[in-house]
Amino acid sequence: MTGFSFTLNATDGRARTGVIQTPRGEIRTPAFMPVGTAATVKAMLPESVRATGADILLGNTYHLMLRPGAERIARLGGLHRFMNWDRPILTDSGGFQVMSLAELRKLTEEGVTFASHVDGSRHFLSPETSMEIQRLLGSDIVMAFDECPALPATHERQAEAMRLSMRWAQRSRDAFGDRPGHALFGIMQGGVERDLREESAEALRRIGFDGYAIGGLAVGEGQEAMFGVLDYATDLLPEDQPRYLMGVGKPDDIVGAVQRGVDMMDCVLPSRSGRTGQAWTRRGQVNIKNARHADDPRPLDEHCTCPACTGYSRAYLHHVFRAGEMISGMLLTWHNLHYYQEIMQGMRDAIAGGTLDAWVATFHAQRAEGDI
Ligand code: PRF
Ligand code: ZN
Repeated sequence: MTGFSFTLNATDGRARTGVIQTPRGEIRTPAFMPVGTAATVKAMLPESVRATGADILLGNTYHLMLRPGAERIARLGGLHRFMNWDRPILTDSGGFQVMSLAELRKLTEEGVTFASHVDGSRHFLSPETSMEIQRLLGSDIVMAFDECPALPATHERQAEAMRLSMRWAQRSRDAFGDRPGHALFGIMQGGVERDLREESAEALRRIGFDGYAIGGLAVGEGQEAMFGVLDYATDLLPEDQPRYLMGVGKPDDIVGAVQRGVDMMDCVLPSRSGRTGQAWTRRGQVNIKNARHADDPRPLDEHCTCPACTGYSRAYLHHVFRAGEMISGMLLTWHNLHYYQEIMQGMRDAIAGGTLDAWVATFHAQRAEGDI
């Protein structure tokens, strides 16, 4: 495959740092991908998202096929042009969102039929239609079509969902074909069952992908169980290709995942919680709604260089949240995304310098001190 490659620059323990090269620019790893579900990272201009340090965004097949439609986006020049983001975009394949958002779902070997959560209209997604939609969007990193079973799930149910996902992975590979400059990632499933994770990794490696995602985690099993899987799951995947943990997570989840060999992650948390008055800082979570901030002239984080922290007091952030002003979501989202990218840069530097353990110790010590 031309135009897409992964270079590993350094390792520290099981953690890795490197660069994914794409025709639309470099992705420094470990990478955090802000979520731009509906062709926007909510409350942020694309240039602001870039200013936080993001190299790549995540978009969603499910949302975009329903509104405004993949064909329309293609006619308008593709997703990058449409949303004014010219750097890499990874798109999720839709199955996971169908299972969590759509109604009247019917899953068969062929694919999944469902009713839109927007207007109730009927749609069909399969490996083939998902590959076609992601092609129309112009996605740089395309995800295979998979099924992530809801928890709790028995071993038998997990096995069934994983084996279906592996058959769909082969169909995704066949439908994707050869598209220079675009990458296709397979998705490992299997819940917290080691034998199923091994079987899934083996199936994906046999098919062959440009990168490998770990799906089916962060779905309610808890951090300890998730780390328990990551303790062995990353080693089941090729060393020379990127590994992407889907839908993770809180800052301490991200740090733990990187320590266990994960290269890429995405999560709505920093952007979504910015709009509900939750800030993430070096000293943990801060609820700006809380009355204790009403008279506080200090910034959210005195060491942070984001616009929210350099220009505004906690009292102001508290006020605009309470008043329902739009700038509230804008400032807190910017801060949260800035903080997340600062964590990623900190880990990339620490891995390159062989000092990740010390960096992680400081990360946890600062959080243990609590908010000022
Ligand atoms: N599969 C896909 N997208 C996902 C997941 C998955 O398992 C998850 C699980 N955390 C988040 N997003 N396709
Ligand atoms: Zn800040």
